[in-house]
Amino acid sequence: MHFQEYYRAKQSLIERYLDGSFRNAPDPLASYYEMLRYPLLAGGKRLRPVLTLMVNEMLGGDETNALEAAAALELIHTYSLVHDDLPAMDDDDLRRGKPTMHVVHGEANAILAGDALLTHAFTLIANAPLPPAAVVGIVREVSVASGISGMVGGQFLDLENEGKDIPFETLRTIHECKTGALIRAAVRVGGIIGNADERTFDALTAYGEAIGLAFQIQDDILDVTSDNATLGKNVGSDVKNNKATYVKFFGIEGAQRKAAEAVAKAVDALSSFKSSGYLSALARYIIDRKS
Ligand code: GRG
Repeated sequence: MHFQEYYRAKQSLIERYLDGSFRNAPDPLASYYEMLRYPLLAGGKRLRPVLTLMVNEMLGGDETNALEAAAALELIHTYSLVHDDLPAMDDDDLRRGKPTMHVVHGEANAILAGDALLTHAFTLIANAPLPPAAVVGIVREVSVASGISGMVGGQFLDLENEGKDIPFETLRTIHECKTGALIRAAVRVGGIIGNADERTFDALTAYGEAIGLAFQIQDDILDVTSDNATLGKNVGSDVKNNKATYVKFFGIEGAQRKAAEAVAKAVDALSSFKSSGYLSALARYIIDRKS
């Protein structure tokens, strides 16, 4: 099966799972449940859950065991986007091609929706049909990646350093925490579910870190080379918010070179695994993507 077709199949599995979420609301909460579905079902590439499914599949794991944890990663990612778009943070009005959550439902509901999505992610993980040790491992992985030393810490550093001349090392830390940590976790969660041995887990970690970096560099590039309609969010927001980016440090071509190097590193990390073809293709897709 061609990679695009394979990716779409995994994407629709996740879409169907998410579409089944936040239904059957107890009566007084019907409108609240409906509200939560707005950012969750607004589209998006579903990169993180697809990664979890793909890694688990590469390791010969059963897909039905991986759905809850995969969906949990998308819930956390969606919460981060909803909160990131708030006026107190990046103040954006367009996301996934639609008006942002706070524009449609108000700021208080956007904050609460983010809180609910984050919390519900851990309910999903707790209910996953996995051995208790795997559930605990996934909780640790996901909470660390999304918490103070991961995504939240990265967001703090990002906002703290807006408009400042920061050294490249700081930019690297921001990227690793804000974007890289959750992508790395998505890969490692697939490893936990698929029972990866230590050598495999190390290789997966190297792959996850490399694609996380490539993804963020491509995000920096698209912010200056794309347009709102293609990207589904407002381009130029890094310049508007006076943020340090790979493009600012290295120019567009320099950033493209760095992204290609990261992809080569990712492909290399998995080169000794014979069924890693789709994961290698995914690494390349990360820098070929237009949105
Ligand atoms: C609010 C705690 C908190 C964290 C926010 C992820 C994040 C941290 C902010 C998003 C801002 C941003 C543009 C980050 C750069 C990379 C990124 C995460 C882009 C969006 O992810 P995609 O491209 O989005 O996977 P889709 O819509 O496809 O899911």
